[in-house]
Amino acid sequence: MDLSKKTLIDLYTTMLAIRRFEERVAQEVYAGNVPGFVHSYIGEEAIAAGVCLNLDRQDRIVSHHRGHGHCIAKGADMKKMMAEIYGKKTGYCKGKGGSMHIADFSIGMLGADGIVGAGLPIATGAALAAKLEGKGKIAAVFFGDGACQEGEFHETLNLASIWKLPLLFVCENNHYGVNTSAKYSLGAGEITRMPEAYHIATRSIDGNDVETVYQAAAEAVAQLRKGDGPYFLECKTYRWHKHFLSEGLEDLRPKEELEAWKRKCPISVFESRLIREKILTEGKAKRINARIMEMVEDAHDFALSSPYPLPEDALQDVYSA
Ligand SMILES: Cc1ncc(C[n+]2csc(CCOP(=O)(O)OP(=O)(O)O)c2C)c(N)n1
Ligand SMILES: [Mg+2]
Repeated sequence: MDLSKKTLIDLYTTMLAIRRFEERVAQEVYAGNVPGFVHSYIGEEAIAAGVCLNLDRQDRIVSHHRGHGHCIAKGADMKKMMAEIYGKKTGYCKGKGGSMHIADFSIGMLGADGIVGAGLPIATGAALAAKLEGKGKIAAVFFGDGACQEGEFHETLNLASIWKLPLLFVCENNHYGVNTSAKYSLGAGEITRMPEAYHIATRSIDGNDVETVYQAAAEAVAQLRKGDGPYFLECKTYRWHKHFLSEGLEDLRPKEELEAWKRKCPISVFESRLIREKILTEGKAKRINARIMEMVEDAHDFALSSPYPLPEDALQDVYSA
């Protein structure tokens, strides 16, 4: 399937928006201005863009600790995201959640999570709800290679399989959980062997090639909407930053490995191709970039000028069983 010029430009624009947002956040984290932990999505942008641009607003997604890219690709408001990251009252969770807990139910973004693997059962519930509603909606869940080592992973694969749920599993295999290589920690060797064992349609793809991700997700989504049961996409990729942004944390991954993956940058490789094929001009790329930079700066100004929550807000919106 040949993608339209509009889709190609939308994919490019979405990836660039994620990159510029993440760069600005990283700059502020390293300047000591952002509270809490921030996990950068830089290097993995093609996955969020390629998957989410296949989804409707009513489809639901669940993210994980490295979640800013999923929010942006699903259409979240950068201002409320940035305010949440800064812990401000105008943020998505009124400043009480921070980077790892951004949610926007109005666009089907059910939330991110600091607990590895915890999004999987939430997404399974969303997929079950979508099936019961019977309106052709689907759910997608993003998680890492590390989450594939959790019990919840197997429970959700099992339930999605036996209940034929419209659930798209999107494994962002960046080959490491913090500094531990998946070569060491994955008993199954290949991640795809696990969904296959549960009789789930499975594909492993280059997660740095946005067109490949978009096409594979399109096929998967079509299957899900037909009611043919779950689909598992393993997207191979690499993160450019340390596990989380911090001077104090060591990055033990081989430098050559990182450099090799940087040469496969999902954005610059795609941009060169679009320019070569005359789908994009350098002038248009500059204009798109300038517009995104303006949005990111506006979001940043909004966050800085917003108030912090008050001490008396602490007990509001808090639930316990
Ligand atoms: C249940 C649980 N175990 C351990 C941690 C600590 N932890 C946070 S992120 C992470 C690595 C996750 O790796 P992966 O799922 O591959 O995602 P990535 O960070 O590579 O995107 C770990 C071990 C946690 N937050 N929750
Ligand atoms: Mg990982």
